[in-house]
Amino acid sequence: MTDEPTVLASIDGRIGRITLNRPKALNALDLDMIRGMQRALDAWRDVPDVHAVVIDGAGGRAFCAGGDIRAIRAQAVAGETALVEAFFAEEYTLNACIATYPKPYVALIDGVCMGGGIGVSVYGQMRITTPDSLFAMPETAIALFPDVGATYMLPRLPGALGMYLALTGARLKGADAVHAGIATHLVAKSDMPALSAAIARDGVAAVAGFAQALPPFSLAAQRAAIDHCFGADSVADIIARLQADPSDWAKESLGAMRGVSPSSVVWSFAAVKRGAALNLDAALAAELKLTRTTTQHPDFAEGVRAVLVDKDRNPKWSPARIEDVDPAVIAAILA
Ligand code: QUE
Repeated sequence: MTDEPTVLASIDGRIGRITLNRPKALNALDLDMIRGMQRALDAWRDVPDVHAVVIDGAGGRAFCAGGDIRAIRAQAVAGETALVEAFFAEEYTLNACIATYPKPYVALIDGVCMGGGIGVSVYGQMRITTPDSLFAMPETAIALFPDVGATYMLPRLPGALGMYLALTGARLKGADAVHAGIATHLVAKSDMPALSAAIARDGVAAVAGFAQALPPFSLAAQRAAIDHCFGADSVADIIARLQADPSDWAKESLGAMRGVSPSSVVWSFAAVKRGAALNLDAALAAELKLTRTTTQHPDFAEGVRAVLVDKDRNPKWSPARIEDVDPAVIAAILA
């Protein structure tokens, strides 16, 4: 059996092209893929004929659904902490490399883009997406936290939008991702192949000719409530403000926060608050430390089990309620 490489990297015209090629896993990143991407970026850094890097995802359904969290869970449960550490350390090094890459880095995001997928796109100069793409930082559902530099990135989104996305895992479609600042351009799905070819031929200037006008932000009517509720100074106050808001949006947001790991809500809140004052490198370093403790918490194995292993979507969190999360336990996890 000849397996196709999970990262395709080649020079095409003026650009270096990277395709995430694990479509059955929605192009979720494993350590091999992270290393393949890093190798390509390192190789092209000083090649004058490579004027930009363009990354996309194979299969038509996903850009990248995140990290290979099933493997991380198995390693964490088996006590193989060095492997867990290697994954996150190399992933975050890649995120930082993209942020400081000396050439335009252009992500063509058509489909699912979550977690690690945001980490290999959002620090690039252009993040071009399609109307039906879906963006999210859903890590509270698996009792991780918004990582890949999201503790730096999310507090820099407008108002308290970042905290809202972090705690609820809310999904944004393509146009809304542009409004939020996660993506930069909206193009029609049917234009993506021509756009990709045009960048290879003409360089990143070709993008302007494909960008569509943005429809209004679908969260426009909720923006004030998002800032009010998710701008609160504690998780308890966020919940109190959502409870005081009779809107469907507030009910749904509260419901989302009630479904995910209570402990993760508390440590993710603190991590995103902390990231507001850090640069990307410092945020990534703090995140790497946080992976060491959060992946040992029972909710991590349970959350990944419920979402990705057994897929019963019925996790048993411990503790089960946000109100029962022990601040001393969270302080130790964040230390
Ligand atoms: C929360 C997450 C992830 C998730 C779902 C969540 C995540 C992740 C994946 C994922 C999806 C499809 C795959 C895969 C992983 O889903 O981080 O290997 O095939 O990687 O609710 O954080």
